[in-house]
Amino acid sequence: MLHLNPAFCALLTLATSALAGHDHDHDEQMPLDFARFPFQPIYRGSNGEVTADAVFSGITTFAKLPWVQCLTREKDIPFDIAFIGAPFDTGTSYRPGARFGPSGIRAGSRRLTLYGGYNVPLEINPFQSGLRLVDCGDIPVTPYDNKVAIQQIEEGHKALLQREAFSPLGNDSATGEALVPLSVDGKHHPRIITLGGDHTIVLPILRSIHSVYSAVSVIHFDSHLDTWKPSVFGGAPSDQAAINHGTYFYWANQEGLIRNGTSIASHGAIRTTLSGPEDYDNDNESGFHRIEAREIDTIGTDGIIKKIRDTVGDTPVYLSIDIDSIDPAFAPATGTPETGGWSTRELRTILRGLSGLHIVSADIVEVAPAYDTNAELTTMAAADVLFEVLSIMAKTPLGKVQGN
Ligand SMILES: [Mn+2]
Repeated sequence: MLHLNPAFCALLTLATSALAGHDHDHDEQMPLDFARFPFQPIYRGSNGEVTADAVFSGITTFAKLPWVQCLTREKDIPFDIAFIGAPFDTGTSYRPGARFGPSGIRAGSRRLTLYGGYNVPLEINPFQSGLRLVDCGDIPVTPYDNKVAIQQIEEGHKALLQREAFSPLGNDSATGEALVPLSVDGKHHPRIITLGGDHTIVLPILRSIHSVYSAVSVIHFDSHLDTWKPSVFGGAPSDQAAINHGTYFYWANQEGLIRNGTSIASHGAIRTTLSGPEDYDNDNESGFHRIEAREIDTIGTDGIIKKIRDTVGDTPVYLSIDIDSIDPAFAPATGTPETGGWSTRELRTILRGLSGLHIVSADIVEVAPAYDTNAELTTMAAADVLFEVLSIMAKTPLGKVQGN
């Protein structure tokens, strides 16, 4: 039995009794006394029959996790990993619509816990790993003023990230030694998984990450560079226009938010056309190593995993996944699709290969559900990709043995 603070218990009692219509005893609940799962019988009919909730019913949160109003009235409830939406799409250059990404990804995630959520290749059920997982809803973001919106995203992300995690960090699984946090302030912080939103949101997120971890390595899966100079991408007719979904990494580098030098970031899935070869020079200056999408045909997923792991090492890593790294055959609903990409299976394999890396937080961006098929291919792909991210986070405590 894990310790729960009194406010949390009160909330739980309220939530479970309201939902179930009868009192639960602790044995009927999940290990955290918190997460409810679709296969759990929760409703007792008049004839005594107990029926499990169905994945297609109810209010949709990510993977049907509990909704906690983390930014407002329930801000004192601690957690280990939070999902939060950033419904911002006014930094896009081609097709808008990623403001509907958070709700679309949640809809695509409904089946994640249908059979309980055990990840077979990674041998873990992230929903039953002992970590407290929550869906914090969305950061309120204005669609009328990008400068304000970017500030709102930074503040909303910081408000979650700067807290202390619910669960203790624990000990190293190999040596048994106590782990110490990777943060600058020495506290054990929770991890945030952001549902975008267009890719611009990563600039305010990296500002938030910097406030806790200093400069981090970035693993960036995308068909585009996103390090373009504002004069090249968008032409920068104003200071605000210069910050968009093709330039945010340029600015992140200018602001010192990304590690450069020995610990460097890695694009995956690159395959866009360029303004010219000099775009790669500019990308190098921003501190990125590149993996081209077509390299999967020569070095395979194992080779790509090795390149990424060799590049970031054991540095703190921020993971940013543009859904357009997947081929539009599998994920058509995105703002700037590029053919010749990876399959959903390939990206998921590569992500599982990152298990053990110190991923401090992550996002998936550029999901624009209006362009999806009726079969919800893209939102399902986004949700399943995040299932892999969640699983590798659950497998890897965010700490190091002192002195290493
Ligand atoms: Mn992008």
